[in-house]
Amino acid sequence: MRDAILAHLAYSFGKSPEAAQIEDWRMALSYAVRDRMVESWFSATRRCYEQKAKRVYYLSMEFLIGRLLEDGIVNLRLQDQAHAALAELGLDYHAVLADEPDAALGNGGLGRLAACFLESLSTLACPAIGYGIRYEHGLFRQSFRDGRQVESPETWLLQRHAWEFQRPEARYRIGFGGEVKTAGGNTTWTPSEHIDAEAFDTPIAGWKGRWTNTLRLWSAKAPDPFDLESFNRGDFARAAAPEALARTISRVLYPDDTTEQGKELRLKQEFFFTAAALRDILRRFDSEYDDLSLLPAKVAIQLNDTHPAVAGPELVRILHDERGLPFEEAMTIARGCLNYTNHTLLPEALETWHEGVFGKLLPRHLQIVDRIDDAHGRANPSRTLSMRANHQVRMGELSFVMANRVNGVSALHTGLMKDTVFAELHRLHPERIVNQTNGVTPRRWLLSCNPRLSRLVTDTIGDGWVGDLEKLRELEPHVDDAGWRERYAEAKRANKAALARWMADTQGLKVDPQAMFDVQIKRMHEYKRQHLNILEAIALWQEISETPDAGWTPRVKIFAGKAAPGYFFAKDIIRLINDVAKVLNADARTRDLLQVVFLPNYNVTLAERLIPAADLSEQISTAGKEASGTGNMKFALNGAPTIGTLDGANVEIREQVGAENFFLFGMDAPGVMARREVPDHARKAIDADPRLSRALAAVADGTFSPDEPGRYANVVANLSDHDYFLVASDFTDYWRAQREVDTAFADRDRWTRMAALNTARSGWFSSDRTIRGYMADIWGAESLQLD
Ligand code: 26R
Repeated sequence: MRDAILAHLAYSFGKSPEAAQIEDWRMALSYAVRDRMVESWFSATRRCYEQKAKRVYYLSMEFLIGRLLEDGIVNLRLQDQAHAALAELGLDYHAVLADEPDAALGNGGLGRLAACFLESLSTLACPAIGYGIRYEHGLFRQSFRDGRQVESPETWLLQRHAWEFQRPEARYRIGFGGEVKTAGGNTTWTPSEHIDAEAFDTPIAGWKGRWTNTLRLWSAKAPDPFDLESFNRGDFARAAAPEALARTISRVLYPDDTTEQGKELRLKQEFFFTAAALRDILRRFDSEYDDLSLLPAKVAIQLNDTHPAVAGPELVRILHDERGLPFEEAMTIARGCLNYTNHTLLPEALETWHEGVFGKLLPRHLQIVDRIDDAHGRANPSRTLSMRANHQVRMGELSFVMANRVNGVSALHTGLMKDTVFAELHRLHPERIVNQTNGVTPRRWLLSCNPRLSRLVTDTIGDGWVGDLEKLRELEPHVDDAGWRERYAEAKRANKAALARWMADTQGLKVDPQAMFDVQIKRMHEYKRQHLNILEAIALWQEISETPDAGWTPRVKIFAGKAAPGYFFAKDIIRLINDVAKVLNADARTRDLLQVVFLPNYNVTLAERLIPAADLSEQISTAGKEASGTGNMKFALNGAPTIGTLDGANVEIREQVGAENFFLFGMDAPGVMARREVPDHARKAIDADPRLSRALAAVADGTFSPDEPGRYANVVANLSDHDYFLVASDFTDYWRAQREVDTAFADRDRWTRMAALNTARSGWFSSDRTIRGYMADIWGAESLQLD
């Protein structure tokens, strides 16, 4: 390993050890690790062709992969070697790993799920390719100025990236706009604009490095050769224009969870990567088979939400217009290949495109959507809804109609899909919707992020759990052993101490590692209710101030999360949390009992640092709104019991870990719907709870914003009048549950037992289990494990 690092340093990067910077060492180590993936990458590809296996194609606008070096080292089990080699070279292993920038090519849950899925697909030796966009700028960086969120561009590609292989030979020309002509029964689309999609491949090694799949990301390039004439005339800007224009397509990841903006460019991005992926898929298929009717038997395409939904009409267009299949047959074959995962039922996040925008960019696809809609309407005369209402194209309906299987991401969410948004389509196609509860990869989310706990687990039950997480159940008998519990508690203590040191060093924050670390980290959104959490903190502070000697359990409330730049209410909540933190942390009477911290720039790496050190996991969304959650699973696995509502996968977490190891509060989904019908529900809830009234009054009177007392008037008004997410109505029960948490935590041994049972009973939340479910119920794909 040492020789490999030195060889790459010299021959790949032209540096001597004396001249090498940390980035050079990091690149050299990465190349040495990457070299060791190539063999299994080739053999996996070979095996797949030999077996004529069905391939899985995972189309996703987002892949939130984070750092990849440690993933590679861990999965190839090179830790000891890498450690030793770097030590011999006089380098610190952790410092070298920490030099890698996060590839933040995603917003949150959906993107991180795609990353966990890629790793599990490789671990299970399921032949698969992930397709997405090689954004130049991933999710924006977040900092705070006067407590307010400030966004700046993320620049991961400015640093060298060790993992990708540019594939100039895999390049497709993608068209937009133009016109459609029909002559002699043939329809042709002649686009008016073209952009090339060029492939960049990243190998994704599975556990033990036995199988390696590919993440193929498309980068937009100008199709026209360089405009030398303009350049020679001295018109440099004009010469550079086509390249700049083309590049805007893969320039930035939409930082938007829910709001609509820059719609046209987003639709272009969606078609760009989807069309490139389909061309690539068909090229590969054509190289192996010459009968298009075999397509559904050999190709399974998964649409990660509706963002690649244009795959339906595009595949029909290729099969019908270009390959000459009859329209109905083209539709049947396309449908045989496509499947759709829904990740949200929030109305504002369900994609629709105005037919004007859609038709201008994709005129032929608009016609095909209408034909699909007609065909579906003729086949189902009792249908009342269509994918083409109010001059819109409704991507959810389109995806459903064009999919062989449609899935939700938790049992509750799948049930709600059937009962609400997709009720009519479900009635027409009762076999189509299936559930696949999300999961997380245990390699990243326990083995590498929590080495102390991993070591204890492996010492106790061997290392079989890494590839078979259900084995964690074998820990259960040890939970009754006081000595073992002490070792479990010691791992958590050490993780907390390390986090406290890091917060002191990097944020200048002093926190007591003995206190409960109460953590809520996720995108900022009203439905996730970070404001419920901060209101509880305010009420608690008020009460501690009054009775400081009432035996309070010391807590540090830790928040992290980004708000979409145009989501002003969410930004107000960030500012409120920062303002509250300032007041509380400066209060000498209470700060030993309660502190509030908002860590900037939440990303995968920060999650890896926080989750192993958490005592309590906040999963407090309004019931019915969080499709699944995956952070909730990571916390449970790492021994942080949940305080949460009956929402998303919380329901299944509670079933797995046991109701006695989960702090449940709040209304359930039917309760939420009923409560909304109560007139003045917020007012009533506030009037009924003096703690809540007093906390809101402090926000309203400028206690936390003395220089601008009216700063949170809008927040207070929202919570008092409208309160769609039922913060007020759930507050009282949340307070009750939090005090139960206090009591439980004060009994350290009881708490350790709960934490350890959360770990022992979270094995079901492995993304290996989820991917096995997709393979069996959706894709009909097989594992090709090489032995
Ligand atoms: C249309 C566009 C603006 C858009 C809307 C919503 C883009 C991206 C999103 C993100 C959504 C779909 C998302 O991330 N959903 C999350 O998916 C996770 C993985 O399934 C779930 O765990 C989580 O509950 C859900 O919010």
